[in-house]
Amino acid sequence: MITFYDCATAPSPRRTRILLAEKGVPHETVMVDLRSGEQLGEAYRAVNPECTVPALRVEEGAVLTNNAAITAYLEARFPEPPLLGTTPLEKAEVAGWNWRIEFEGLMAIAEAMRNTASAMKDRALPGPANYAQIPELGQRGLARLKRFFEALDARLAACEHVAGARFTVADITAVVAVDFARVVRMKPADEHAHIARWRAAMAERPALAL
Ligand SMILES: N[C@@H](CCC(=O)N[C@@H](CS)C(=O)NCC(=O)O)C(=O)O
Repeated sequence: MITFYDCATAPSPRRTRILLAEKGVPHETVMVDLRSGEQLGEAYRAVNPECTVPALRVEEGAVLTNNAAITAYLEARFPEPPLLGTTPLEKAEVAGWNWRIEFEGLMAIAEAMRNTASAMKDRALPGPANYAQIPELGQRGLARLKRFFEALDARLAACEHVAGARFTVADITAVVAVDFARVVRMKPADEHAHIARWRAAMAERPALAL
């Protein structure tokens, strides 16, 4: 049985949660309480020394410790429905957009939140090592996030889905990023009509409510 290490309040494990549901993968879930620092405790460190969620223990016994590995594994092990593209060009579009959304969207939100929230003092980056906050990175994160919304809106003006015509993992990553922007009190504004159209369509998929 596959074991999924999850946390209900965090965006990164939400990506895995949605992917598991979209592919209908049977699994058991173990909740890790990031607010109380359970990810840094000995028990979870023995599961994932990187002290982050998501982690996925697969049937072969290995523990996969980030969304890149988890997504690659699940697509290969449970190919239907394909969520990483099917043609060479589709696969390239999905990989390219997924990277942009991680870097320009999720990283911008993380920069903005982790460098300013008092609860994140010395936790500016996830993982076993402590890093001090740099408040200027908070401001930069907000500026980057604003540009990300503009870029995503322009993309969705041209395409039904983030990576083109079909629903893919890039849509999952983008929904998680757009929704999580609430933690820095940012959401796509009224002028982002294309994001609004796409987000409403995504809400029709039950897995995206997870
Ligand atoms: N690249 C990783 C990022 C994982 C990550 O940053 N997870 C956060 C939750 S969203 C975490 O575990 N944080 C623990 C902490 O802040 O100590 C992935 O997507 O799998």
